[in-house]
Amino acid sequence: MDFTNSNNLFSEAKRYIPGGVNSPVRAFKSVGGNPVFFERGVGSKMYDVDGNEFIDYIGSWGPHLFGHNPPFIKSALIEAIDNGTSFGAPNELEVKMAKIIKELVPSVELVRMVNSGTEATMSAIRVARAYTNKEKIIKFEGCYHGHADYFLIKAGSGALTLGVPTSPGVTKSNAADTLLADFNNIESVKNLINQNKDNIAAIIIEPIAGNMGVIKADENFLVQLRNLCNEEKIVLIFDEVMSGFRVAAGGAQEILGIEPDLTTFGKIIGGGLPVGAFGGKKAIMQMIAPEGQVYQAGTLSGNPLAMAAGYAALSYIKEHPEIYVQLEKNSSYLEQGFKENLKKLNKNFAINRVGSMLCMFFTEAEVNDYKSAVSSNTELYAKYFHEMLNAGIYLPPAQFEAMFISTVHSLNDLDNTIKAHYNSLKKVIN
Ligand code: HOZ
Repeated sequence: MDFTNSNNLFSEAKRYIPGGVNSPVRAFKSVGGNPVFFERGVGSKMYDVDGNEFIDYIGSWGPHLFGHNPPFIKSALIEAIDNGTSFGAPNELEVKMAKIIKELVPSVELVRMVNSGTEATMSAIRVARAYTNKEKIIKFEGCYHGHADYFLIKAGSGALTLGVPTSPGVTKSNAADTLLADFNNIESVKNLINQNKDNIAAIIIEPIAGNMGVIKADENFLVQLRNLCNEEKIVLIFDEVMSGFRVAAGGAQEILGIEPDLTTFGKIIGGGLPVGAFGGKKAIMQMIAPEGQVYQAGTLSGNPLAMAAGYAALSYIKEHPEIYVQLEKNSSYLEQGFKENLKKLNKNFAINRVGSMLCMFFTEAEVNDYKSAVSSNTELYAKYFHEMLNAGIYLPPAQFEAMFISTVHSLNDLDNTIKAHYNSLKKVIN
């Protein structure tokens, strides 16, 4: 494949943008080589500036459940743009959005719109601290909750990929308020609670981790976590920026049957536009200004474009529950294809999948936490990634990310991907 135009753009980008990109993972640092610059996305495909076509499995890191640029989101956006881009004042779509989120995710009694998942998690922690009048938080090793200072402690996603899970620039005092537990290990949580008696405001977790590859929290572990939070008056926050509306209309909490106190959402509720939200129990959420005293604000929060796209996406989800059947069908077909390839190649790499989130780890260990995830051979992933790229398959440019499958990945797309998977693996494992 020829990447001349992408390479040229990257050289130019580096003159004006740190590292040439606006978000680190997409720079290809962990897989080597130069990033691909894209021009357009349609359905399951993306087209780069050199005219190459790719079957896309990133889907803008989750939101493109229905593929790129689905007609119903496009027309909602066109209609909204005719009326203006931002008011900095209330509009009706915000009310419709809040209502539909509450309908689809019953644990959300009140919801506040923000502009990204990072803002959502930051704000959720602030209100949890105010509600409990306590300061420390517990997060899990390898979970990623955006880039606020107190989350960049052994974080997943780009931080993990680039080998800086705890970022310079995070103050010691900020880091001291974040306690780290092991994913799927309730004893590690109990120990932290005992060592910090009556000072834990919140426990935040991705119930389906999507930033250290894909790892589903064990159901029994979550039940115990819920009980502990009740007993110790700790706010339980589910970060569903990736899993919300993707694994089910009601997110991970629906399929796992556990109600958090607060939930954070991201890009998916904006149909791919810059958006986020946090919501949950009324008693907590009504502490947010102007109803309460916890300050949280934003001019672009609830802007009519994001609301229009988001409302179109969520309405589609509500009216078409069969999309989750289709997503499951496509995703399990891909998983089975990958598994058969591995069998033929005599490899037993771990494949974790929850609905349409999938990750193949280059390790034969069972992957259920951060330590097992990082036992993956990332050099092998990098080689595999480039083989797949050259075969026209666009995967996450890092081992510790999820593949996202859409409703519009055709049988032909999936078969081509399975074929490329076999050929790529065959080349790199020998
Ligand atoms: N941190 C994101 C994936 N978990 C990647 C964001 C991006 O590069 O767009």
